[in-house]
Amino acid sequence: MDVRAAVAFEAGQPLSIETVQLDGPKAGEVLVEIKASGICHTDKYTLSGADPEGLFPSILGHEGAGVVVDVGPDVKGLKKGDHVIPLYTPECRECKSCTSHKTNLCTSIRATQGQGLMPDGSSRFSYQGKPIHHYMGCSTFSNYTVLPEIALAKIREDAPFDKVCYIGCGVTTGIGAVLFTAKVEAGANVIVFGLGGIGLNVIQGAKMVGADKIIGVDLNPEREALARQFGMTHFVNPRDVDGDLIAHLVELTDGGADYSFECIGNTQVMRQALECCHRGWGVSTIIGVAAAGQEIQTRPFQLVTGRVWQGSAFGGARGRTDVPKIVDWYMDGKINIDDLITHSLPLERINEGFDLMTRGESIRSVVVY
Ligand code: NAD
Ligand code: AHE
Ligand code: ZN
Repeated sequence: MDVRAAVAFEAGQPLSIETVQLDGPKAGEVLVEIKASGICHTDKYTLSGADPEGLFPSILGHEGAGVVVDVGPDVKGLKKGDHVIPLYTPECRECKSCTSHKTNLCTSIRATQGQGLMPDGSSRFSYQGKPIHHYMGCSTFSNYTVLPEIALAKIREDAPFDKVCYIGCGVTTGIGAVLFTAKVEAGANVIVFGLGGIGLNVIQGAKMVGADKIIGVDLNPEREALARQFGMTHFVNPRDVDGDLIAHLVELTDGGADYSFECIGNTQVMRQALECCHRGWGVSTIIGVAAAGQEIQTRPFQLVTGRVWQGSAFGGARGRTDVPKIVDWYMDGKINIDDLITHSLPLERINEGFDLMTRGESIRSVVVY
């Protein structure tokens, strides 16, 4: 079938809106009409050319919501008309990772996903007779896409697509990192570096669990008001700190953070996030994605003296299990998504969404089909 998609033909170039061809679902696969898709910083990162797994041409987008329009043979758990959120971290419930219950990083289709292909090693998208790569197994910058059944969370039908699409990445990544990865407890002091689409959800998660001090760090002063609305108690702009930022944060938290989160993708800030943690027990969680060739550094003494460095992908959430629950939290008013969606755009204007992010003017832009 013909579909409308924003195609990334080359790194560093704007997306191009094209009519491309999409083959129907094969065994175990599902055809989804995408109704809305958020634009995440990771899409911008891959488009920049810095992602070692970035492939071109491809159809980016991994933060969508939509409706099942067709299912291939052997699909058991989904049917036409079901409302779904695509999962870049699938949940097969059979692989070593899923059955370990130690991680959400399902490995069943990770290899082909990283090659921009469906699990059978081929692409469903093509343009002028040549294949186009899938992206993160989702390709939500297309009004129709095909995914494996294990990469779709079935959600309730009264949830608005243009809001809950954000649960496909940013909301779950931020809130999940607090609840599922770091398991922050009530009364803890938390420092969040980067108050964008992810960091504000970390703030929201920290508030949910009853954290005490919630300190936000960002170079953009415009982020302060919204972060306070979501539960931040103290704002620190590194440009306004006289002297050493880490010493300032350690003093603010009476010895260091119980938990810190890096939500930028800057390896220097990752070091600061670790080193502002409390001696003996502070845990720092890296969420930000850094470019190929970047490495993190610290003195091993930081770890010897009890700080813990860890990372979190998709907030440690098991997509098919946890995403429908997070949709319920939104529908029950337990979490706020609406105030983080600052812009809504038709597909034709998707490049404006990337520009707004670059200029620091948006939290989330959502493409509505
Ligand atoms: P964003 O652009 O919305 O927000 C980034 C924020 O960081 C901005 O507010 C910016 O002003 C601030 N910032 C930039 N440099 C800074 C510095 N040196 N010090 C303090 N603040 C600084 O991005 P986002 O969508 O929130 O994504 C954040 C990061 O998380 C990206 O690297 C993205 O790729 C990554 N990410 C990871 C996962 C995961 O599963 N691990 C999921 C989604 C996104
Ligand atoms: N291809 C990238 C990987 C970047 C990365 O770490 N991605 C996160 C999700 S970011 C969503 O916005 C993730 O889930 N990682 C686990 C995985 O298996 O990819 C690179 O830099 O190599
Ligand atoms: Zn994302």
